Amino acid sequence: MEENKKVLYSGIQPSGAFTIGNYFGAIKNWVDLQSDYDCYFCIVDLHAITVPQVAKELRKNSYESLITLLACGLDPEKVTLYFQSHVSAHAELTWILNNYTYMGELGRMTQFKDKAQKQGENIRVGLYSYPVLMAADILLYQTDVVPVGEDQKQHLELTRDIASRFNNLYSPTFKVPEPFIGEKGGRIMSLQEPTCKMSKSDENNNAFIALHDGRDQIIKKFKRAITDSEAEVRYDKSEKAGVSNLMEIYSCATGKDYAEIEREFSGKGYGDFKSGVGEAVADALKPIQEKYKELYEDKSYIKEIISKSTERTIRTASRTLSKVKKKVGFFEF
Ligand code: ATP
Ligand code: LTN
Repeated sequence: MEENKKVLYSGIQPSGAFTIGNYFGAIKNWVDLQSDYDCYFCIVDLHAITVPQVAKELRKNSYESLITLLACGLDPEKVTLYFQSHVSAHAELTWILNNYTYMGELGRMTQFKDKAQKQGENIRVGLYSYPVLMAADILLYQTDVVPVGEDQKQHLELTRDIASRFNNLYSPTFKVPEPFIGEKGGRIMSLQEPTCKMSKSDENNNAFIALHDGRDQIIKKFKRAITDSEAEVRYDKSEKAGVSNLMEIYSCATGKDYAEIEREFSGKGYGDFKSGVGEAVADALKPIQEKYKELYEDKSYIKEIISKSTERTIRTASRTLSKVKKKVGFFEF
């Protein structure tokens, strides 16, 4: 947590158990980058309530999200980890930035369109304004870089637009952040619908691998994964979406490149390939699962981490927020 390092910021919703999409697309990069930046990682519970949640489950998922991030390797001595709802500046800045964001911009967001479609008639205003809250998260900390999966690129572009608009209208107030998307794993697809993103809130349990899934369950889910009728392990995203997705997952879990994977499974059927992917993923997740068990019961340690982090976060966020309030013209003595 050195002040002279560049600032890295990212968030994740406590909307269910984290998947290998979250891990390979985002969290693994967070762990790899944590020593090089001044990092803030936020469990975005305010974002989670933009779709219906059961209070008891949200509370449980929030605690488990925190433990999972630590189990994945985030070091609380190095990074600042906190819950979004514990820092009121996020909601305050969101309200202000709502007035520097246009309806047309929010209506174009693909995540909004996808999620709204699933909600039926009563779409929450919060779901619509979701990207403004995300912009507030990022801009409060004068963030340089935001490591995310590909699906968040559009939100990042909007964040940059809002920041530049505000800076141009008043004077430089916000740092304009850059996205960071890993070379691999930026878009892990559903195992059941390989043209859709793997998502932790998918109703079909076979569509994703949760980080806490056991070895047998992982192997079973990969066995059921949708592929094609060609029986050739070859990377071709448009013609062979299912197999290419499994190859990407295997590559993320083992570090092997696609040519190597094609050679390894040449002449073998999908059965062997799928068990290979399953075993590799189970191996990659094993240390995370062990660490998770170890941390889960240590509530006082976890509480200590959060209270220290939250204090620091509130201090940093309130600096930006008071600048913004002044620029906008709110009265003060
Ligand atoms: P939900 O299903 O509740 O919308 P989600 O699984 O899409 O959740 P988020 O909490 O919205 O996950 O995202 C946390 C981080 O994980 C973001 O940086 C996001 O881009 C990344 N991410 C999510 N799904 C994937 C995926 N399938 N592949 C790569 N990265 C992903
Ligand atoms: N919108 C993101 C989660 C998120 C986030 C952020 C990511 C909320 N605030 C700030 C990066 C920076 C999502 O749905 N994955």
